[in-house]
Amino acid sequence: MPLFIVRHQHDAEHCPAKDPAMGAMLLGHMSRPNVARHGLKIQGEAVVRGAHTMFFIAEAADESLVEAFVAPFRQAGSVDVMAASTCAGVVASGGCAAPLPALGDVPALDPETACQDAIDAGLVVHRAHPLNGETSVPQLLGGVIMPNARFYVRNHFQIPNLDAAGYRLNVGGRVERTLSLSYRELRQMPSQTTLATLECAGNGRVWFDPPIPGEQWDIGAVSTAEWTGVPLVDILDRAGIAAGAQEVLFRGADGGSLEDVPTPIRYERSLRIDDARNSGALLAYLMNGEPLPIHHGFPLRLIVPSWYAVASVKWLTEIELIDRVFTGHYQTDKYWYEFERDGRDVREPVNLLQVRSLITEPGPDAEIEGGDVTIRGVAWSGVAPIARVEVSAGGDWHEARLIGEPSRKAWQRWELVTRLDRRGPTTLRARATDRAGRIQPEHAEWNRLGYGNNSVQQIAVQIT
Ligand SMILES: Nc1nc2c(c(=O)[nH]1)N[C@H]1C(S)=C(S)[C@@H](COP(=O)(O)O)O[C@H]1N2
Ligand SMILES: [Mo]
Repeated sequence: MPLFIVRHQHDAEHCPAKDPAMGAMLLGHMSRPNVARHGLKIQGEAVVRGAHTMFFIAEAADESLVEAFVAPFRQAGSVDVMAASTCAGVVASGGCAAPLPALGDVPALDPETACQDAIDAGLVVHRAHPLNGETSVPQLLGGVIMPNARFYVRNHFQIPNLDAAGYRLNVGGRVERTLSLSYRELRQMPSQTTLATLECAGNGRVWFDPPIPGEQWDIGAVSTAEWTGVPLVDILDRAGIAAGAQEVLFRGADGGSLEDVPTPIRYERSLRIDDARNSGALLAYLMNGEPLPIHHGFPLRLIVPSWYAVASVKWLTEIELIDRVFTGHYQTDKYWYEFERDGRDVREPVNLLQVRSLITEPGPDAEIEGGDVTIRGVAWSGVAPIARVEVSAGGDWHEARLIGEPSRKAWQRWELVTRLDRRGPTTLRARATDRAGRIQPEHAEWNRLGYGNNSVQQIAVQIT
């Protein structure tokens, strides 16, 4: 049976053992029959004298039983439940660090099924394992929201198959109170609903020249949905940010081994505390009104509006307040622009979405009857709402009409009706400018890992 080590700590004023009635309750709770009623077997317990710290070692079929048993201790102070092994178990599996990451006990979705679902929904699958697929431009048609099944999917590891009943969001580190919230508790907290565009930083990578290794995304690694969940600030306020905290670290349930990293890792990203508080971030459990699909992070994911989607950690199981700048793989080794400027290397972190527009109609290579032609698309920027979209059909730029709410969290639709009389091949282009004055470049600056390609898109059509 799985083994756990539990640590309970409280401060001196709240020592339950000082009060005889509380003390008796504690002994009753820890008594072997009561422990057995909770489905646990305690192998031993001890209190560190003078330190207000108790440890016990327990066996239980799963962590949720331990969590249920320790619930009363959380009222007196903090509780940490740590998955453990016997010494023999650790030696047999190749050392303390070995079994931890690769999804641990988390079951993964069958890669074949996951891939088939994506193909059936019409995604263009770039890689089956881990699953990576983009949405295709014609499917962006018909407004602002991408149906869940057609939303692009970007994964670094296998897809964890988490179960809502046993799920916990653990909040710890430099906090005043550690939290361990169940799916039900999260769903009962006040919620917020936000329209937000997620775009992979590698979207458009295939158009960089010279070519860049990595997922060869065309322009479909971007989609928009309506997300519902608990505002991240509410959770941070409930836990209380303790002195010395500098960043908020988000850890997904997924992980594994990578060629260029010495030990297995989990998917982790951090935000500075001010970004965590001010970005409008949500801990989302609904996507377009439905429970988060498993590919997109069920049961809970972070959504950081206006940021490249690398920040929006899926299958979120832990939030840790840390007293340092986080240097994990996906924070430090990847997701940086590495430009070569005048023979010098310039490095900038990938964070807010670059200004960008896409033409959704007509599609590439379409044959269009000459005369009044409607050109439609979407435009977005994480820095400021869109100020203007201009469209060219080989000649002058014409300003398109923006439709709907200006927002820096979600893309906005645009439309232009223009006269195209000259028959033959024609190139359509659209270029967006945001209210911060940033304009899409003709050619985005090449960078070593191929991020943020917001070059003006060109679509070849035939006027008949
Ligand atoms: N846990 C976890 N979260 C993750 C990732 C991941 O691999 N694991 N990929 C990130 C990246 S790079 C992107 S672009 C988005 C993709 O979200 P989606 O698959 O819902 O479109 O999730 C982000 N969050
Ligand atoms: Mo991404």
